[in-house]
Amino acid sequence: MGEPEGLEGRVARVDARQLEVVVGEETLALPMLGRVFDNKGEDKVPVAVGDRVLLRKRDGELGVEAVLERRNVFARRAAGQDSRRQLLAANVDRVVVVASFGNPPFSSITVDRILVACSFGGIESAVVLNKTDLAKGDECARISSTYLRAGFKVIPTSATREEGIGALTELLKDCESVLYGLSGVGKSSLLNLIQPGLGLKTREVSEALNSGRHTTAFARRWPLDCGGAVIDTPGVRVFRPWGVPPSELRLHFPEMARLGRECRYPACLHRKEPACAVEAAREEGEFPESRYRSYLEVLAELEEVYGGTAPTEI
Ligand SMILES: Nc1nc2c(ncn2[C@@H]2O[C@H](COP(=O)(O)OP(=O)(O)OP(=O)(O)O)[C@@H](O)[C@H]2O)c(=O)[nH]1
Ligand SMILES: [Mg+2]
Ligand SMILES: [Zn+2]
Repeated sequence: MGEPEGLEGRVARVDARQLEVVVGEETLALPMLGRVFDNKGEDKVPVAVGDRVLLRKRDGELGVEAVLERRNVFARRAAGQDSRRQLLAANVDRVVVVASFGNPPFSSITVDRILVACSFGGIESAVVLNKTDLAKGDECARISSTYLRAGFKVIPTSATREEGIGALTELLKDCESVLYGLSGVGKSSLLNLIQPGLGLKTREVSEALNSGRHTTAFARRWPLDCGGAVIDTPGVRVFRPWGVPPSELRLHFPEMARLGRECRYPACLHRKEPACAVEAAREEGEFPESRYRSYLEVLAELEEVYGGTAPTEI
């Protein structure tokens, strides 16, 4: 590899003690040198999969010295009482939110929370509805329509029946993508079909839950033969958006942001203010209740963490 001083690399995996970094054709396991930790700031861990990093030799040992400027970050609020930012991925083109039918059942609150974090991070998102083989009645059509009407791309898939894999491959091609969603929705199963030969571990949901572990333990970036790369992530149980000012949440629900321009008050929070266009749409059944419930729940949570929202200016 020649002289490694001043080399750049791309983080493929982060674990407690070291990073896996792709440098040219090689993947190296490297420690983080002190300076990376000095710049930690608001973050629980200062490096994310997808980060571009600078490598240096210090005392004869090659390590990661600095994280280069990021194009964007996909993050959440850390678990428990910790309100710091937890980086999930950096420098990505799209987050693909994977949800499923049956097991685990579709969770609009989870999908909506993740979509908010994507919008806040300025990252494009899409929704994959997996396990269509387990969908009941018109469940898939109804949920697809909610997200299509909001303006998201929606791809129904079944890893078991190998349906929708072509459309998903087309979406991932030549892009840096993240697969993200609850544990057991089928992220790794889908990726195994898109890139045969990866052989990612997948597991029965009941087994995974009983053991109290996720099947995928670490986020990892995989280059794709069709071009681009995908970051497979461990499933979440609860997703909490980080850093969103409560008064701005309404802008991260695209269909609400559009309607909100017609509210009487420009700062309308769509919580029963007079002449609220979102309320009017709800009354006519034109605004999905599931999305409205998600909005109220996340708004209350953000107000608790970041402080209450001033009453709407009248
Ligand atoms: N019926 C059905 N089962 C599926 C489908 N896709 C995946 N599964 C099953 O769901 C279970 C979980 O799949 P995984 O691919 O491990 O899920 P994951 O999202 O990667 O889970 P974590 O790594 O824990 O986040 C496995 O038993 C899969 O065989 C599908 O389309 N239909
Ligand atoms: Mg997995
Ligand atoms: Zn309103």
